Amino acid sequence: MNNNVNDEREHAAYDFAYVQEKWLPIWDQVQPFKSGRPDDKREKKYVLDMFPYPSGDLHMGHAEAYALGDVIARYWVQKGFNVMHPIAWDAFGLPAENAAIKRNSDPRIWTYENIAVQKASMRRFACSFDWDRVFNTCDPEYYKWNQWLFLKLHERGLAYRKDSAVNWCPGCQTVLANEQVVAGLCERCDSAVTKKKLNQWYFKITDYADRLLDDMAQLEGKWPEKVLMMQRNWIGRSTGANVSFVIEGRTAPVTIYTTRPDTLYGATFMVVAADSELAAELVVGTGIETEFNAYLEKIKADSDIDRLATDRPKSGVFLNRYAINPVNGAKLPIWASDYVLADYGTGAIMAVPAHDQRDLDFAKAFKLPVVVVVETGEEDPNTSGVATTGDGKLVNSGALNGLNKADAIAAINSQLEKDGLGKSARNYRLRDWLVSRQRYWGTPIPIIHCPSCGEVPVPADQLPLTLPDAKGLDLKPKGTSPLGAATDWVNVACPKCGAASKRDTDTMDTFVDSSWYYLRYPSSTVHDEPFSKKDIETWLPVDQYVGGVTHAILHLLYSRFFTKVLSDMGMVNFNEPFTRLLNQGMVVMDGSAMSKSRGNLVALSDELEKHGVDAIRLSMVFAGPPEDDVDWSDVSPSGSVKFLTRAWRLSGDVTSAPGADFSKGDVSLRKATHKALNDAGFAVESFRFNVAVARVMELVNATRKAIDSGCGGSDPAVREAVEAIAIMISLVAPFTAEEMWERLGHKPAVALAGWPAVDPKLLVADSVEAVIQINGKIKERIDVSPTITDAELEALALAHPTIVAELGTNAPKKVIARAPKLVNIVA
Ligand code: ANZ
Ligand code: ZN
Repeated sequence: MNNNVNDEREHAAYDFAYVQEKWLPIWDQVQPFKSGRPDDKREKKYVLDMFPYPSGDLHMGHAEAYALGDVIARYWVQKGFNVMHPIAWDAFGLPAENAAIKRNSDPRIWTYENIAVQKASMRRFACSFDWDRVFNTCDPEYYKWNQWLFLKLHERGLAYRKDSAVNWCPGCQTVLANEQVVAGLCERCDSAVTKKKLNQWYFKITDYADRLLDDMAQLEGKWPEKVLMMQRNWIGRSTGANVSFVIEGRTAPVTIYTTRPDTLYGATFMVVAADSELAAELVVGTGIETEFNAYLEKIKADSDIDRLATDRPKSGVFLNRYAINPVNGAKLPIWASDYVLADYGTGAIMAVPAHDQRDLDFAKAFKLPVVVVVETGEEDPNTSGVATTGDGKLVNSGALNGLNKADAIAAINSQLEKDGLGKSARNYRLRDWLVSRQRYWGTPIPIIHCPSCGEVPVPADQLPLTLPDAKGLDLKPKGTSPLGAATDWVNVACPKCGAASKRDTDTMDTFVDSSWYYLRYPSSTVHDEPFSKKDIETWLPVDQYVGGVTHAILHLLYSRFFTKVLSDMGMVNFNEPFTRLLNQGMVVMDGSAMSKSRGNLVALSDELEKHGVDAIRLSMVFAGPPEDDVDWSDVSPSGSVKFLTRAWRLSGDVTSAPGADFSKGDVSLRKATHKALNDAGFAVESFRFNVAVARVMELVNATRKAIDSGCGGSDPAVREAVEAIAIMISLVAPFTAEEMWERLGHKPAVALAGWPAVDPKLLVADSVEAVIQINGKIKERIDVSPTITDAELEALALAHPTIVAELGTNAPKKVIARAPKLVNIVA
C-alpha cells in the first residue's frame, strides 16, 4: 500500500531529517503522552526519570538516560496503562551562581536560558514527557513548598540548629553535607575539605536510621543490590555495648562503645578522641597541656576518612591518667588520639590490640601490651603484627574462658547489665543532614531570628519568602551568605513580638528540592498545597524510577527520609517513594568518561545531525544491558540507520489494506510475529532492552524473507508483522515507527496503537521439552510434540534408555504423565 506517499522525498531512501521535522508538530497536536485525562479508566503507571540540572544543552549521558526511560514509558503506554512520565528542572545550585559571578549577571538568566535550550532538545529527541506538568525548582511557586516543608520539619523538631565541626569547602566557600564529601574532597570542585566550627541547620535524618534500614526489605529484588548495599553501609548500623570504666581521680565513670565486649579482658589501654571535651577535661592539671594542645593543632584540619584510615601511622598523647577495667581491675593508661572520633559512639574506646588492627598499630607505636583473649587459630598478633579477628575459644578471660565469641558477648552483656556497668547499644555511621548553605542561588531558609523570641518561623501566609534581587549583591563566595548584604530584605520585624529582627541568610541545600519533587508532578498546578492527597493516592508511589547510580546515596536516601516524614505527618499513604529502580550506565568514549580535558567528548548535537534521532536512540538502547556503560567507540549508529531503513522499507511493501484478517495469514510468519511480541515484551519488562531490539531485528529479517521469497506483500501475515514491528520499534525509534505507521495506512500516533495481544496458540513451538523424573528427581529431558497425549508421553518415557537403566528390574509403582511437560515415575 504505497498510495499515501505524499512527498517526492519519500520515494528516495529513508530521510530522517525530513521525517523528524514532519512529525514533531503533529505530535504536539496529538499529545500522546498526556497523562491523567479526566475519566481515564486505565490502570496508572508512574515512570520517572531523574530530573536534569540545567547545566547547558543535553549531552550524550542525558540522551542515553532519556532513551532508556522512554522505552519503559512508551512500553506501558502501548500496554494500555495510564502512564505519567513527567519532567522538570532541578534548577537551583552552584553552577548558575558561578556563571553569574563570571558574567556579572543574575543566576536566573543563565538558568532559565539553559532550561529553554534543554526543553527544545528534549522535544527534538522525542522524549515521551507529559509537558503539562513541567516546573522548575527555582520557581517561587515551587520553592515556597520547600519552605513550607522546612517549617513542618522545624515544628516536629526535625529541623534544628547546632554548633559543630562541619565539613568546609575552601573552594566553594560553603559547608557541605557528609554525603557531599567524596574521599575527603568536595564533590563539586574537588578541593580538599576541611573542618570548621559553625552553627548550622540540620535535618534529623538519624531519627529515621532504623526505618531507612529496615524498610529496605520492601526494595529487595526491586532496586539494584549494589544501591541497597551502599545505603546500608552509609547508614552503618553497628551493635555492641556501652561499658563504664572508673577513672582514677574523677567521680564520674567514662563510657566506651565497643562491638566486641567479649574482648574486655584483652583491653590494655583506653583511647579518647583528642578533639573531644572529655580529652580536654582529662588533660587539665596533668602537666602535658602544651604537648596536648600542639597535637590538637596538628590534627585539626584532617578529615574523618583520614583519621580512620588503617594505614595511617598512629599518633597520640598519653594523658597521664588511668582507667580501671571493670572486669579484672587492671589499670589502663588513657591516651588521646585522632583515630578515635569525637562524634561516633561515645568518643572513647577500650583498646584491644590483640584483636583490633588500629589498636595493635597504636600499641606497637607506643610499646603498650598486647593480650590475646580469643584463640582464633591465626598467628599470634605479637609476632605477626596482624590483629586476629576470627571466632574461637576465649582465654585469659575469667568466667568467659572456653566460650565462643557469640556466647561470650551474650554472657558478658548480661553480667555487665546485672552489675550496672554496661548495656547493649547501637550506633550508626549516619549523621544528621546539614542543610544550610552560604550561597545565593537556593531556597531562603524561612526563619527570623528575634533577640527575644529566638527562632521564629516566617508565617505561612508570607510564603514564598522570595530571594532578594541579585542585582547589587556580591555573589562571590566569602564564607558568609551573600543574602546578608541585602539589608532591606534581612531586617524585619519579629512576627511574634514586633522587635527588630533579622532573617536567616542561609539557603537550603538543593538536595531538599529533589527530595520531594516526584510528589509535585501530579499536583503541579495545585496552588494551595505542595500536593493534593487525591493526586497522591492516584499516582504514588513511583512505579519505576530511572537514573544514574551516582545518586545511590544522597538523593535516594534523602527522598526516602522525606517520604517517611511525610508519611508520619499523614500526608502520604506509603513509606517508600520508588517501588522499582533502574540505574543506567554512562556513555563513555574509548573506555573512559567523556570530558573536555581528555579530549574524548562526543557532542550529542553532532551525532544527531549525522545519524538522526532514532539511530542515536537505537544505538544507545542496543549497545548492551542498560546498567552497563555504553562505549561510543564500539557502537555503530550507521548500522542502526541501516536497520531502521530496512524496517521502514517493509512498510512500503505491504499491499493489503488496514484491517486485513490476520487469521488468514501465513502461519509460520504469524508465529514469528507473536513470538517476537511475546519475547520483546518480556525483555522490556525485565530491562533487557537490547534483547528486545534483537527480537525485532529477527522479525524484520523473517518478514523480508516472507515478502521476497515466501508469501509476498499481500499476505495479511505480512501486514501483521510490519504493524507489530512499527509498534515495537516505536519504543526506541519513534519517528521511523510513525512513518511506517502512516505508510501502513494508519493515523498518528503509533505510540497509542496498543501492544498487539499475543495469541498463545501461535506461541506453541514445534517441539517442547518434557522432563522425566523418578521419585521427583529429574533424570532426563526429551523433546516432544506440544500436542503429545499423556499416554504417548508415558510410553516414550518408560522406553527411554536412561530410565530403563535407572529402573533396572523394578517395575514402577506408579506413573504420572502431564503432557507435554512432565512424567513422574514412582519407583
Ligand atoms: C573494642 C574492640 C575490640 C573493638 C575488637 C573492635 C574489635 P563499628 O563497627 O564501626 O561501629 N570505636 C568505637 N568508637 C569509636 C570512635 N569514636 N572512633 C573510632 N573507633 C571507635 O566499630 C565499633 C568499634 O570501633 C568499637 O569496638 C571500637 O573498637 C571502635 F577486637 O572496641 B572496638
Ligand atoms: Zn520576637
